[in-house]
Amino acid sequence: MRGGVIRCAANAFAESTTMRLMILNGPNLNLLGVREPHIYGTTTLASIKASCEDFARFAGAQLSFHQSNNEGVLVDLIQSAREQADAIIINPAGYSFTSIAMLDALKMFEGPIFEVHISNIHARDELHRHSKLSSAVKAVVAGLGPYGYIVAMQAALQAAGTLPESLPAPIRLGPR
Ligand code: CA2
Repeated sequence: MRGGVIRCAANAFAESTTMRLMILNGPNLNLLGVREPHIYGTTTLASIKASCEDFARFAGAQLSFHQSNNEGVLVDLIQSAREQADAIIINPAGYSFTSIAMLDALKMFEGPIFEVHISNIHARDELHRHSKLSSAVKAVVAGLGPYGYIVAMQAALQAAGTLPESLPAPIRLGPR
């Protein structure tokens, strides 16, 4: 993990395993819970953020959570993740289907990237079906509603081996 802090633990020096997660949300997701509840549900983005912060606290991870309606701002945030995050979780929303600039920026990030969609984009109309960004990510979570953000956080921490030991083996390690 980049940027780890060296700390003393039980007479041994160990690198801190604090995982830095950056969650990015694209255009219009600030309106979640307010419009089109039949597709995107009634949960607001503020509530998703609070829930992600709760899970990060439980897991001992660092979290930064952002939303922007501006493609350039999202590109800048993805670039900043090169120094400031170990993994990216991104719901690119409408930019999933259009943004070569975000695809190029994501390709320059060295850590794992998890793409989240609240709805199952594969069951949507032609316009909302094919994400241009998926080729640059490790995994796509789609159709689990807002819980998809927590699943993506869990997957990022699991891949890094930093899920809390208090969790049962199937969650921490999966099938052996
Ligand atoms: O299911 C998702 O998370 C999406 O990324 C959401 C995008 C859509 O373009 C993707 O196909 C799937 C749209 C986000 C728009 O957010 C709204 C929120 C409330 C009301 C209307 C739109």
